[in-house]
Amino acid sequence: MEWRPTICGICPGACGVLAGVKGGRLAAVKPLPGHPRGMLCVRGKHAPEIVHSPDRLQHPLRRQGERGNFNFVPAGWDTALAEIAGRLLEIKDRWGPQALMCYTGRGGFEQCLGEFFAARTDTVSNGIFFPLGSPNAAGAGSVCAVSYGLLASVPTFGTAMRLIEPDVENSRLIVVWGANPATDSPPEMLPRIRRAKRRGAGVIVIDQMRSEMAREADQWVPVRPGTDGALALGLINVIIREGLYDREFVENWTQGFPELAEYVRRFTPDEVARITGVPGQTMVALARELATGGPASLHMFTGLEYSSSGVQNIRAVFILWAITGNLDVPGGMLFNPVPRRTGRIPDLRPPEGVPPVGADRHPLFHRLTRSAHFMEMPRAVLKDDPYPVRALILDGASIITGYPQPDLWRRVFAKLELLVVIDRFMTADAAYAHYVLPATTYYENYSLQRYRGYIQLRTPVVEPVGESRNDFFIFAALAKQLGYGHLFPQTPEELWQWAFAKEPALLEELKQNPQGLPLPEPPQQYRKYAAGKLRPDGRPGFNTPSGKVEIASSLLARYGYDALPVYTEPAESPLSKPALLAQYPLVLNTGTRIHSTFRSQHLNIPGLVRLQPRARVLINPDDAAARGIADGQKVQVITPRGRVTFMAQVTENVPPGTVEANMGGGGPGQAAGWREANVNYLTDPDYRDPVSGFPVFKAMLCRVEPV
Ligand SMILES: Nc1nc2c(c(=O)[nH]1)N[C@H]1C(S)=C(S)[C@@H](COP(=O)(O)OP(=O)(O)OC[C@H]3O[C@@H](n4cnc5c(=O)[nH]c(N)nc54)[C@H](O)[C@@H]3O)O[C@H]1N2
Ligand SMILES: Nc1nc2c(c(=O)[nH]1)N[C@H]1C(S)=C(S)[C@@H](COP(=O)(O)OP(=O)(O)OC[C@H]3O[C@@H](n4cnc5c(=O)[nH]c(N)nc54)[C@H](O)[C@@H]3O)O[C@H]1N2
Ligand code: SF4
Ligand SMILES: [Mo]
Repeated sequence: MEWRPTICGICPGACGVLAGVKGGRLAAVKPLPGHPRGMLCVRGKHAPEIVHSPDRLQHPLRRQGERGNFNFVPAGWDTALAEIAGRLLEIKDRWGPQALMCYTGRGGFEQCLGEFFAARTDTVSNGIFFPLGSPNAAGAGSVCAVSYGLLASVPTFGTAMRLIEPDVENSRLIVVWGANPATDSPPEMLPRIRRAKRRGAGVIVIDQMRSEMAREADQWVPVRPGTDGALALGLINVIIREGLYDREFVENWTQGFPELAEYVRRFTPDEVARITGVPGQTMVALARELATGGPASLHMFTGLEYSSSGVQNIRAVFILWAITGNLDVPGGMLFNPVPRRTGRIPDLRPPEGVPPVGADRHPLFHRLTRSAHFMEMPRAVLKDDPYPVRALILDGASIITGYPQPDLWRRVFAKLELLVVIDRFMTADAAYAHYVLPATTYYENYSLQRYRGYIQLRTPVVEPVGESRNDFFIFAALAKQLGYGHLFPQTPEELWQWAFAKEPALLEELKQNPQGLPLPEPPQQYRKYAAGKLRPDGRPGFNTPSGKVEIASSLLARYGYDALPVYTEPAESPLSKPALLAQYPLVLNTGTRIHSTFRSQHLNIPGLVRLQPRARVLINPDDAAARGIADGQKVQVITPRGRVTFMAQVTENVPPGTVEANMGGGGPGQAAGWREANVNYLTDPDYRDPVSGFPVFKAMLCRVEPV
């Protein structure tokens, strides 16, 4: 076996690995020693099985006959791409350029694809149609990460969360709130938190369930899903009442504190306990700990995004960190300088004048992402509102398993005049595709990967399976067919030359060093806001309109939202819909990550399916006993929208009254125990956070019945 350094890319986690190659096939993978991400998750360990799965798409496929099935015939790349381009141009002539949309899912996060094609840094929405005059680039950001990463943080701090990092190495207290580092991709925060804990830092996890991280923590604070805003406001109330906030910071660097102090008065310990289920004493102790036990860092991700006031709940938590003096100090939340871009990257700009789909209802989302909102796509296709969309490219996405109401999306796809699916495997969406194009895994790709303080070229360790191709060059070739191929590199060598246009010597060095190279980082500076290092104009302050941390956000107010982090009860909850409780007495959460799958992926890979052969719903022993449900038994989860069969896992890890259902089932190639368990029959496309437009995946009502 020959061992070669490379970068795993089963998911976009980009772990540094050694690939063992034997007879032209990937045979084994192990962590690359000395690499900043020299780690391997369980899915990475199964990379050989995934790369060489017999289910991999091998050839470009053209539909034969009616849609709604998997009847395809192979077509050559040149023919397929020429035909697709021809139909795109026809649709553009007939309906206008805005009728074309491209959507990027969790399988389209490869770094160069983002650098060259994304509508804006921080998103993956692919702007391939911008040069044709269509503003419609959309992506997984319509349901993931953007609420936390942009919509909550930019109005509050003026900076995307991508550039704000918990300094766990120097924290005395680490709060993990709405994230489970054990399933991060890659799980690099987990060892950092463990090391900090060993050195004596306290770890508190605030989570609706006892996650893996919660089991290791000093304290687990279970909270009713979707009510974190009330908890954060209650904590702020205690901190203000007891005078525990950072007066200097609040006076000089925040805006809206007096209004906040007034607003939070209603969030008394009793009221917060009634809303969140967190006992008043626990809440008060937590507030004191946060204010006096710091420096405190916060590790958060998607856990708070999926409620009726997701953006505002996240903001309330961010403001808690600001008023306790934990911004840009050692052990708190560090603001990092914007990473330098040195390549020759095309500046893909959306056309002016035609707003993308969804900009009418979610203007702040549009402003901060430059993207179309895919939750508004059904309206555009089915009702021609605000205008008809008729062609869609889906790259690395599985909409029917990922978005609320699979049958709604089937109707949307059935009405399209052109649907192109680019994937490694056959998806449920592909049943409606006119063309399916086979994508490589990153083990077969040329590209590059930048890390903080490290950089590495990506070179293939095995030949592409069948005729599959790197997504990057599929898009570059399509651009060529559409008449603007010159905007993008067309070969691997060109890709590298463009990416390193200003530092060709580094490229040569990297070619000699396939394990990658460290890059010097500037020394860490603190309180950069005071030194004028956070704003492009060099003035002191945060990069918000007022230069302050905007507790009362002028940006939110401008778009008609509450300026303060106002708490709204989830619209379908025990408190807001008591009349539903008789029929639907349990709070339903969906989609908490498990190790063996990545959203809808790998449920066709025997070695990974074996780890969990069926989709589960986690239920507390009390709730299970009351319903006569035993561990391992088949049950139905029922909401006002639908019913889905899962296997019950009876566990103390979910508190009484709450259940947690796995997400990802519903794909055509999956093992039966997953294929028939599409959780999104239970979710509601109209139950959303009005600011982000995100569906409420994590605060619904349901009942569970034995089958
Ligand atoms: N109810 C509920 N629904 C949810 C969630 C939830 O928690 N609950 N989570 C939401 C979240 S956070 C997200 S991000 C979305 C995820 O939804 P999607 O973005 O659709 O993600 P996946 O299900 O991972 O599907 C990715 C697809 O890309 C393919 N793929 C993988 N790698 C590549 C590649 O390199 N190239 C190409 N062309 N294809 C590739 C895979 O085979 C797979 O079909 O789902 C959301 N849906
Ligand atoms: N193995 C694996 N890794 C993955 C993925 C995968 O499918 N599999 N998916 C990837 C994707 S698409 C993403 S976006 C990231 C997401 O990464 P994370 O956001 O870290 O996702 P989770 O691991 O689900 O952790 C979210 C935590 O929030 C908790 N939570 C849910 N609702 C609430 C709530 O209302 N309040 C509070 N306080 N907590 C709540 C959940 O119980 C869970 O423990 O993970 C990525 N990594
Ligand atoms: S997190 Fe796992 S699958 Fe993703 S890149 Fe790292 S090893 Fe590969
Ligand atoms: Mo996600």
